[in-house]
Amino acid sequence: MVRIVGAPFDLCGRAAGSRTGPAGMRLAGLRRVLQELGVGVRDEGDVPAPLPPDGLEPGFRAFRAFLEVASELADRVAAVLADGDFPLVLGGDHSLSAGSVAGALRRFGDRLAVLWIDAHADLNTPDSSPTGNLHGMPLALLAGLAVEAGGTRSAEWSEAQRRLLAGERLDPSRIGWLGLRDVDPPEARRIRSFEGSFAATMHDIDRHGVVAVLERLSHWLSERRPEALWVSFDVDVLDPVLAPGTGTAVRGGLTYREAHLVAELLHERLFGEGAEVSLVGLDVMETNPMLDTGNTTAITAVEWVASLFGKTILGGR
Ligand SMILES: [Mn+2]
Repeated sequence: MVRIVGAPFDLCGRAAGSRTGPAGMRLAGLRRVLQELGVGVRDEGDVPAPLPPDGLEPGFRAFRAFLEVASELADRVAAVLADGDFPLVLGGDHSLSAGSVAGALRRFGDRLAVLWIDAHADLNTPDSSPTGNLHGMPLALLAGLAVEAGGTRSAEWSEAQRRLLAGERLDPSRIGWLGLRDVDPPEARRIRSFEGSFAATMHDIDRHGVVAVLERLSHWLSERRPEALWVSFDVDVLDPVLAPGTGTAVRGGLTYREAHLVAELLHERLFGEGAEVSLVGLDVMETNPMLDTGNTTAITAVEWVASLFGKTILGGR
């Protein structure tokens, strides 16, 4: 059973508006599309998300609100997983994935791996971030990366890690990235230093193609042998031509065909008998209908989710 949880929170992104992302994806027919594939679906509504107090600017200053929503989301995800169901989280900005993945970590601990499908690495700490926006930091938080002593926001950062992680951090060797093309120098240094992690950039996809890159991903999974995989999908991995409705669009993303081939190949590897590892949860983040044209981005995101859940052209392979 897929249980949809909306997380309409956007105070930690670059541009407000992704709080309407869950509504955009529901209007694009998410539930119906999954039902047509024979998937059981229940929409559980949204987690409560506070409105910005007067005068609050986006970014780290929304830390308290972030921690409240992310903690609630972690609890919700952990509860869905405890029932043996599949959490499908709709964002909202990407800071919230610190909450959803933390919920999965509570359930699976070091048997969990994460695939981050995103133009960005989201691996900044408060002292390396050029913007201070928490939506660029969730993986650093989950991996337990520390702010240097006395560095920016170290007290809040440690508090968030204590509260969300409860001692169970995501080891960097269990993080995979797909679609990277806008990575800050400190993030690139970290990824290069993370032994055993997986990173496929747009260059890799240009050079070798989606099929070969997904084979490399399979090889990585078979080496790491996680029991469970969480996929975090940031719509900005798609080219802005396809997905203009997002706060940090970067040119040169996945084409429509590449994106669907990624989803279809993931489906073959992650679902059913003989799956290499089972997909246990998904979040779809950073859809911002306020920046969109005609809800295109949410529609594209829903089509991608359908392919991930096994939609094919002829109803079979
Ligand atoms: Mn991104």
